[in-house]
Amino acid sequence: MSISRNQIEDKNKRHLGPHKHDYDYLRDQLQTKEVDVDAIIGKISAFQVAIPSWALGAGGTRFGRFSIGGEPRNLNEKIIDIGIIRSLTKATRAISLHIPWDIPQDAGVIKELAAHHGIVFDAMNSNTFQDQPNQKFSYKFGSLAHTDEAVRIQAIQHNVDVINYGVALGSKSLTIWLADGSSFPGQLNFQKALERTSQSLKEIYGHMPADWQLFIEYKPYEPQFYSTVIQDWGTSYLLANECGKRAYTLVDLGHHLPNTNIEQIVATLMMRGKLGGFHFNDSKYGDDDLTAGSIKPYQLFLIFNELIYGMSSKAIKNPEPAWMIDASHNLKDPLEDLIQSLEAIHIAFAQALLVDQVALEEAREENDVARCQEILQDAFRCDVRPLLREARLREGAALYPIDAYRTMKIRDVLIRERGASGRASGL
Ligand SMILES: [Mn+2]
Repeated sequence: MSISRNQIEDKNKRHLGPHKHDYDYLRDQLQTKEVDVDAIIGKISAFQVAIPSWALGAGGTRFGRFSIGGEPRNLNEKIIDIGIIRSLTKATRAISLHIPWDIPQDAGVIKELAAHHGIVFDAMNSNTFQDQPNQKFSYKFGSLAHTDEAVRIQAIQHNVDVINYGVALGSKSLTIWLADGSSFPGQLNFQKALERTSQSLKEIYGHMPADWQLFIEYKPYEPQFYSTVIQDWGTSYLLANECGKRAYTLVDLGHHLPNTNIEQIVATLMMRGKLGGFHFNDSKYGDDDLTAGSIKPYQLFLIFNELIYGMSSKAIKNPEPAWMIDASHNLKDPLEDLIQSLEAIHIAFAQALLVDQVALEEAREENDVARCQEILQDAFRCDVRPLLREARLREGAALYPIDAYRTMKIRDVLIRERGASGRASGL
């Protein structure tokens, strides 16, 4: 299944008049503030976010999983789903694969299919938090940090395999997230576990091609409940530094304790050129993996404000981070959910682009706290959605992607093609 340009133009027809009205009004408003509207629209179009292969089926909790019907049954169908999202939004052009959930059987064929849909392969994700069938050693008590060298070697080899799959697909990076840690005080020697992790990561780093990057993800708790070996950005940063220049910290929004100032973490990492990857999601209590911007849109905006400052700063040599959605839950149609995440990310990005950075810096220098808040919230409260729609219109995407998705009855088509009870591989 794929969506033609004609189908999208047809769906856009009835929205064109109202859109033009909204867009012209906002453009005039912004131009009186000397905002370069076309430049912002260009930046919105250029801001592309990768979709993880595990977010296309119904997500689950440890209590259950409810099929939504028409779920992609294999990697080919996952790529087709991302092609659908791409056609509707033009906000994504990459898939992030998880191994072993999505092992490409024939890299050439998969690459060709992806290229047909305008999709490339973003960061590869390894998995040493689950045991696989026929695996020699168990990861029950850890992987890269395991006390037994044989288990560590197995986990390192898995990461090397993932790199090799990625090379065949044209990926350029590896993301490592570890479940290693402990659930009970005294269970783990913290120093030895961290040292073993460092050694293992260095070995994996040594296996990467010279043009590859390593992203080290952190998380304070879960699945272990007392300690996680890579618990926070500081630990990740330390390990990335020990690995070398092409190792970076990856920030997953849900991997923080409640009320952590994530925007400050982003700023600090960018100041040192060590922010490599970014996982978008939202949460209320923990690693809830909810739709980006669904709970704390202001926080997302503040994070983007730091990202934009970090990316525009000439003093810092931070490469543009690898942007990815990492959300998964069990209520919404995953394709609608991903469209909503992409929309929320673009909204926060566009709002942050509207922040008058010069005025903000002046107000900061003068310690005019009230003015600082006015400047930030003036941008945050601007309804930028007409800019997003205009960006999509110019790229041949849908003015209202979810409306188009629903009126085209895409889920019904997928259910007809794939069945009502299929289950996507993944969480
Ligand atoms: Mn993540």
